[in-house]
Amino acid sequence: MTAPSKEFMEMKQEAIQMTGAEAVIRSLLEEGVETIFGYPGGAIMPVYDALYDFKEQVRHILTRHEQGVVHAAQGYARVTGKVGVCFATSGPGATNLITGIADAMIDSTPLVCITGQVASPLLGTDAFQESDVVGISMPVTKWNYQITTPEEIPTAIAQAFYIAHSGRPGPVLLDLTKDAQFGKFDFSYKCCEKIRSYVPEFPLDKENLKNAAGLIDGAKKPFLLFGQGVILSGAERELQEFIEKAGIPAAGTLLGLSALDSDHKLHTGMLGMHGNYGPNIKTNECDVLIAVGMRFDDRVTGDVKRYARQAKVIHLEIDPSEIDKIIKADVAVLGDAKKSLRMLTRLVKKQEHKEWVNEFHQAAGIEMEKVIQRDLFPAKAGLTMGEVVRMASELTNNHSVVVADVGQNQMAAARYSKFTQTRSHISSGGLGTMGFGLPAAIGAKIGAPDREVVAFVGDGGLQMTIQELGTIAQEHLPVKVVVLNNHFLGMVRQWQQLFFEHRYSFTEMVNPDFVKIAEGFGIPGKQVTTRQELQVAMKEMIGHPGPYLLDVLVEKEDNIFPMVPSGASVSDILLSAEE
Ligand SMILES: Cc1ncc(C[n+]2csc(CCOP(=O)(O)OP(=O)(O)O)c2C)c(N)n1
Repeated sequence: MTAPSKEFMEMKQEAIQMTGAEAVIRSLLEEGVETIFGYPGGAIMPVYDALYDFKEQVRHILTRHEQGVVHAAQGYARVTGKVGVCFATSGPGATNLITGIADAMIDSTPLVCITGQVASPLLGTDAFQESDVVGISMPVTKWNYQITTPEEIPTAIAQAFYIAHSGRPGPVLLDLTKDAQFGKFDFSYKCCEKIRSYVPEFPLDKENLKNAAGLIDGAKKPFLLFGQGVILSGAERELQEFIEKAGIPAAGTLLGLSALDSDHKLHTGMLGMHGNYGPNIKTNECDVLIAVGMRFDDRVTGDVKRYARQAKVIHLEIDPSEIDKIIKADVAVLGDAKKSLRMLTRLVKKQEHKEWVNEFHQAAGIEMEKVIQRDLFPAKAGLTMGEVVRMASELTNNHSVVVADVGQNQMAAARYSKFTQTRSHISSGGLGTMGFGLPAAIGAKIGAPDREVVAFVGDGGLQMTIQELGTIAQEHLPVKVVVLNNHFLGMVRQWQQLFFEHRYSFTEMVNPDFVKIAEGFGIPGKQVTTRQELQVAMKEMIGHPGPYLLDVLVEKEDNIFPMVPSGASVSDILLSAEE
């Protein structure tokens, strides 16, 4: 038998006896966790009891529903780049996390969720509040694991953090039986740096990078699409340096927004169904398409059979399963976007593509005339979502963190906010989860306490998680909530109008008085219905030191344009309903 390693001996010397529950908290502290989002219950009570002794070291945010727990942790993770931590009890507590976990999975958000579970002898007996959360969460977690003994806790937590944030990030769930929480053992902790058979990142293939550089150097009409991968790898500066050197116009996906300054001269706007006109039509005119840290979501591609067929495609991507999944790449470079872009910048020639960039400006001019003017400077009396969003952006000097819910409000927030800093746009992309906005804003404010956080929510989405106003009030979080209130499930109504012959089937909403509801939670608010009132009210909201809710009654039946109709090609983007 070989002698134990020096490392092992040191660890052993430091080991201290404690319960599994205390080990959970100490392990989280070892990982540098400062905030936990959670909701207690029977099966996780030992962990909560241990937490009682650590109130000074770690902040716990008690939300009003476990869906709020997970969306708040997502907001926190998205704004900070750190892992969001969630606690929930077994059964309904755990199942209430699932929507948010699925959201985090599809949007690559690093989370560690710890759920209590019935004691191990009761597993499989339909015990009180037993649910197979490991089975349920299997397809929507990057990794999940059930812990039944205290000894497993430190290693499992170390691995959970490593897996959640390495490579393409994602959510991890640890299910912790009650006896594992009560049991005592000798605790010691070591962060995880490697797991056999898990390859978070591949080394860069220099040959492929050279091929990519060759295509880029020879291109007359290159076009770059940036996704959230740029933000996740901290490659914002590298992206800017690359496009500036190679003279390439760029557009962001919904989740890529804020990776590049909105007013950068090569930033041509947002891709996708309600993205900008230029980036959508030019996708089908470019000769080389460079996709960085994005996954060709169907909201971006429209009909894939008519997507960028004329172009050579270069895909820089960390996750091998995304390569050739939707759009076949002529050159694929596996690896971290920061490293790939840095290397590519060295390899490519300095160029300008003035005429090509100018074509984007012309397209922007068309969109300005046909869509943006109408949204930002409407001739009609009713308020538009666009003008409300742009005013909030301007009054915060385009520095705020913009959190959006889902629907028309989300698209208006993405289209009309301007971003000057990265990690400033937080919204549910892949899953499109209504109810995301309010709790995500909680996490964003906790993660970025010195920044203004403005949440845009629809009247429908707000009512899915409205109880989180209670969390905002309890934690005195100065989140500014702007309700874009059209008394409709607006985006569904828009589709009903455009594609279902105006048949408004169950999309009209009779709403409560949101200002009164906010006041009931101790949060001041105001309702505005006219343009004259809007600016004063918005300034009052932003100047207010605490949380505030502004209920803005917008035009009831406005539509978000441009729009690539479902199943259409990006070239067939519509600028108005009349087209
Ligand atoms: C949980 C959930 N249920 C249903 C939907 C389908 N959906 C997408 S947008 C939308 C309407 C949203 O209405 P509202 O929150 O009022 O926002 P608006 O579109 O009016 O801005 C609905 C129902 C969804 N995305 N998420």
